[in-house]
Amino acid sequence: MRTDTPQPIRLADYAPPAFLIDEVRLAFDLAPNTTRVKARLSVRRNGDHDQPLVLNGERLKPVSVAIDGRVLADAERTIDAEFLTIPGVPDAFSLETEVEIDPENNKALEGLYMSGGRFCTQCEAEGFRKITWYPDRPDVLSRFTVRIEADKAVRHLLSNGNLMESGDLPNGRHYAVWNDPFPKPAYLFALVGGELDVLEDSLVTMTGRTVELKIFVDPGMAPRAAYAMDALKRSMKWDEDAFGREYDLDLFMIVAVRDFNFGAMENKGLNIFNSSLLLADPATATDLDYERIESVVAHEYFHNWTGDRITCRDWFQLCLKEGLTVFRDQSFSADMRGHAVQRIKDVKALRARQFPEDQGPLAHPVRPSSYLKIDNFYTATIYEKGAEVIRMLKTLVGAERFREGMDLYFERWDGHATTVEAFIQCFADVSGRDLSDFFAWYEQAGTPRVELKHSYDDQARTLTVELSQTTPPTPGQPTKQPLPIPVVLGLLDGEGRTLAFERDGVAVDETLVVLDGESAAITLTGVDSRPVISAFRGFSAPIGLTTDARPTDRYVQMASDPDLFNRWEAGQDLARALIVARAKGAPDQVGEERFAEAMGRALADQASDPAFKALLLALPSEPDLALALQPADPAAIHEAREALRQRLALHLTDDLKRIHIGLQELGEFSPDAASAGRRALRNAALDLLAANPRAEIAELAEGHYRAAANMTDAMGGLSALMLIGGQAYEDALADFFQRWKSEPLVIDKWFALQARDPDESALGRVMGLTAHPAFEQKNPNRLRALVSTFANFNPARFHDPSGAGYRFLADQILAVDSFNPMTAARLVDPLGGWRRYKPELGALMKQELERIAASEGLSKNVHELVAKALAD
Ligand code: B3K
Ligand code: ZN
Repeated sequence: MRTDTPQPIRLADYAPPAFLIDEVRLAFDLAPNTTRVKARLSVRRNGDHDQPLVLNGERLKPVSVAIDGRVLADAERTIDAEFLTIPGVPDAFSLETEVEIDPENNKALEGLYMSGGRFCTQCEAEGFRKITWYPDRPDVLSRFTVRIEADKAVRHLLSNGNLMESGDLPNGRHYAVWNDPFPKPAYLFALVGGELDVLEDSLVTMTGRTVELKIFVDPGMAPRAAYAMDALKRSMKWDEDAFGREYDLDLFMIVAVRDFNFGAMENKGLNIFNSSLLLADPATATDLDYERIESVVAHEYFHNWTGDRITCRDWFQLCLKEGLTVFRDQSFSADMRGHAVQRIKDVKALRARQFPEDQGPLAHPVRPSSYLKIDNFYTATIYEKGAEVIRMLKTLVGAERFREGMDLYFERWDGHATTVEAFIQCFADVSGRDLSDFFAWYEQAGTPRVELKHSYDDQARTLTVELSQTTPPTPGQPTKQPLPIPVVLGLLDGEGRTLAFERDGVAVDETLVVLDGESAAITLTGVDSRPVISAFRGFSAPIGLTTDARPTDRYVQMASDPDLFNRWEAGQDLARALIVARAKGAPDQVGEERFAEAMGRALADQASDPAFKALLLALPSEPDLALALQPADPAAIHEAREALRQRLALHLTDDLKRIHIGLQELGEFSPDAASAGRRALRNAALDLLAANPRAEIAELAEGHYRAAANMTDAMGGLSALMLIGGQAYEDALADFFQRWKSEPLVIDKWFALQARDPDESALGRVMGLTAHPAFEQKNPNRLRALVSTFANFNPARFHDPSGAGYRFLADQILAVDSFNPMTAARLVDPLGGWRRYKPELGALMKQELERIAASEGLSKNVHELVAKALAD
């Protein structure tokens, strides 16, 4: 273990900045290995007089430092690996610095770096300090003017805001000057330089202003940005309609780059995207890609108000912009694609990523109180649970008050860096409610467990519902307080019809109960028959529920709950119980048959949406099941799940084939939600059919692959062939590679597909693929496609009893950490949950964590996660 243990940063230690920057002028002279950056900062003291000026700066080669035009001697300033320190500065002055940086050798992809021969930046959270010396913290807001100079071969020179000036210079060079009138923190700074194609459009805003829209992509790729452009225009319109938010500059730009550590970045007026979340056409992108592009384009655009105009005071407040913006993008997607289907997908993602986090060593509150590297806190808890908290707030105060609270927030905090407290205060003010209890959702980690019990009195026609909650301890939080939990509740009769009831004497079909103590009981009257309780409709709170419902109740719900979330949930609950029973060695064969019959009826329901049926048909994922059966035994879970899949496939073969034939697409491809839903159902039917061992199914899958007219169907066919295995699969895999080898985003899919292969050969295959000429460890998309997909989505093979899967992952983490700590740290998670697995596996996982911890030169990023995973 390293000895120089890094010190955590704590929320309790927050202090306002000692100096403010009123204006920044930056001048870039771009060159791949020797970029010069001149900065002129108008500095003003904000704290007491003795404090020296301390600016962040890392990996900068100093050229000069001057105050008010006077170059400082070496003795007048200190430069170390992290800071520039100048004692005895005046209260207001101009600081001029010049540094040299090396974008080409920046493989951490943070600060200014090169991707595909183009210059680009990524500054959130703390990347600006790798560009120049600066108070690199979100509460220092300043106006930026940026001059960029480069060879003309670097054709486009872009930065935030408005283009003020551009022109030619001697010696084949040119320049551009950009000004951003909105004060912003340094993490929102962006610069792009290079040869790019541009797709242009425009939009007239709610007040009649015309905004130019430009999406910059690799040469030749402009047509593939058309869907992103369409999504952008719909997002801009939606934010006006849903939140009254208008875009504020005359120009909005997006640039796509292939080398990017995560999805995309909301830099003011100049979003930078991972190309996988921007480029799409029917031949190369799946419906899932289209869906993600739509939601990420919206997310980054929505940040313009929730993130850029109003930003975070410090990084502990990250959920202030992220949870809120995820809530906004989820609401947008629900409006675009259907509320129930969107909600199910959002909850699936929450359960797959956030619930395990809450049960592991990295469990942390939506607003954490300490960290080593903020990069490690861009988590499902901050994003997805952060969005759930906003959703509960809206449920509690009601849609109208919620909108008023948002309006007040925008009015009160525009142009400022603020806190979660200030945000919540806006809702307290408009609703007149005391929301101090609600605040615990931000400060307490862990997933509450709610228990629901009921008793029905058929004489009195009353139903009493008892609710209670507990939250298991998480690291650093041994005891938990009860949270205010909104429970949206409705009733069905034994035939699945809506059962009306009275709450406080008023007849209703549905009601909101708030469980705000350890337990509560409520009595509903006028209940005409023994009810089936449909609780937590729409997943009204991010909790785990146990109830005293009978299995028959679940079947009623699965067939007819008007709340489609709960209709889906009932199917998942039934399937989970059947799989867990099998994994424990006690299969419920009668139950399985009954479940297959219920699934058959649900598929035959003409009234329900194909996208919904596709979700219904998919059994809970293996990582989801690993949470339901602890200590987890991934091999047993995989076998039990496969057994249920096979039973369903055999029982439903004819129905599934009918769906497969009936939904064959003849017309032109359209990415709209209804068409995508039909493709999803057809591919889900094929996926389930693949569990039927009959030879004709292999032919069906092969035919599906060969006939595919779009990437969604090609991947559907290839994936079914992968599940079946054999020569047909190998041939299709080779064919796919040949066809798409010059399309990086498609080859990522080729790697990811093989990483998901449940066959026993998968571990060897995946390890072999790291030596494939197309494998690029330095490209995060390619690395994640193979390594992260394998470790996260192929539990049966990753958890190989030999420990070879763990060793493979640890080797990758160590190799990647030497050049890209942020991306390496994101690979640690699959090992982190070692305590949840059966002891012989857990011990091997731990051993690899210990090997990583003992390695020389580990980054702070990986160190923090590994140390937390190993802590007692
Ligand atoms: N705000 C960025 C995430 C930055 C991650 C830095 N490690 C993208 C987003 O959430 O919109
Ligand atoms: Zn975001």
